[in-house]
Amino acid sequence: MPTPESLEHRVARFVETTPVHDIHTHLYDPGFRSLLAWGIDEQLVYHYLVSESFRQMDLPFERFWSASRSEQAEFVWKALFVDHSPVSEACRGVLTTLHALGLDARHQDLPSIRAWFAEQKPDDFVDRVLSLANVRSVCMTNSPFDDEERAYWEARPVRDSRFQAALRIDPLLLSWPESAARLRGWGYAVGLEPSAGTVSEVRRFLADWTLRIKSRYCMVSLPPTFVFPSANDTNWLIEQAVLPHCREFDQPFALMMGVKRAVNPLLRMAGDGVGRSDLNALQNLCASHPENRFLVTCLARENQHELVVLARKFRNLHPFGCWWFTNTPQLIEEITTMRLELLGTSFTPQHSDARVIDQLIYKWQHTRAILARCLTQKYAAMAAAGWPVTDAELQRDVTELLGGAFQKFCGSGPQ
Ligand code: HDL
Ligand code: ZN
Repeated sequence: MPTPESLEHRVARFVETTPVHDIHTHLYDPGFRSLLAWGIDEQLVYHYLVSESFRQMDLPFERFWSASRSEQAEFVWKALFVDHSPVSEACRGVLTTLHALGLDARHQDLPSIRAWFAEQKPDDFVDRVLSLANVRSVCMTNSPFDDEERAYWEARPVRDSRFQAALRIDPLLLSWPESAARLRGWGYAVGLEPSAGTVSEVRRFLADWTLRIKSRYCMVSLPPTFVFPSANDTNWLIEQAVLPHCREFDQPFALMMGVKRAVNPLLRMAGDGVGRSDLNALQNLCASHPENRFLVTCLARENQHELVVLARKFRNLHPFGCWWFTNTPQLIEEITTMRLELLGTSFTPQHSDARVIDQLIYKWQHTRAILARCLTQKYAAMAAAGWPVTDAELQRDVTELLGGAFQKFCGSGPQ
């Protein structure tokens, strides 16, 4: 008589074999050739590793930034993998990824690892990574304000359906005067003040881009100082243009709260920091706009419990991800357990935020292991109370957590 499969193994099996929909990344459709980052050098110059490297190097900032990508990668490799043990989460990510690809990081030097990547064909490599990571599809971060990316969209690219679009509007909401000038340059007759004509033209801009890229949602990352309601451009643009737009297109509005941009400008993209947000702003948004749906992640650990409690109060609020500085095993476990205990399965535990497609391998391998552990604990407690979970229920729950709940929350917007 074979020994019955342990609960732990059952849960791990379902978590590993259920494909995930990754709801926020900085990856690009392979058709956007120059924008798709992949390979060992791109992995090593990931801004998470750059900031960690500067802590271990005396190198002047400008010496690093004036170096080529491959020389920058060599600086990072030496600082974090050769001269010190790669114990950080981002370092372990490189190790997990190389190991999954069958490369021996311990005994292969950087040139031989580079040589292996040089033999890969981009499209085949993308397929292989998505398969290894068991990622069914990803949401990109698509900004009309990025000149290089806008050119691709204006050329009407043939799309890879595995790479879904998300409309990123930080410049519109956070730098209105400058963005108003850009919208005028693109043919939208906007003024600086919130006249009926300006609001209608901002909505036309949002509608044009939503239809052009078939975005699943609009997204903005907000500073810890964001307040709502308040008499400023960000507020009237959200209330008079973005929220009505999301209602018209049956889409959620995604808020990523708590980024302090350029805390150390010398680190460039690696120089952003974190601040505790005033979640009264989120409470006021959810309460005053019950017909809108809000996808929300917070960057500060201190905001996590309040975000979960707000989600208990507002069913139009869907918490997601252990974002950026909270994407570490210890905090993923803490936040995911908190969410399971207060929200059941009505949330999305993780997004990868991957910038280099290879990273999907480690971002999801690391998260799946922790999610399986958290779920096992909860199902074991249920069984102890007389409610053992069935395989069908397990599959249902895991499918929901790995993108199913997000898909439902997203509504019927442009597919
Ligand atoms: O604003 C964002 O979408 C953040 O995710 C930033 O892009 C940040 O640089 C990042 O990559 N975090 O993981
Ligand atoms: Zn991001």
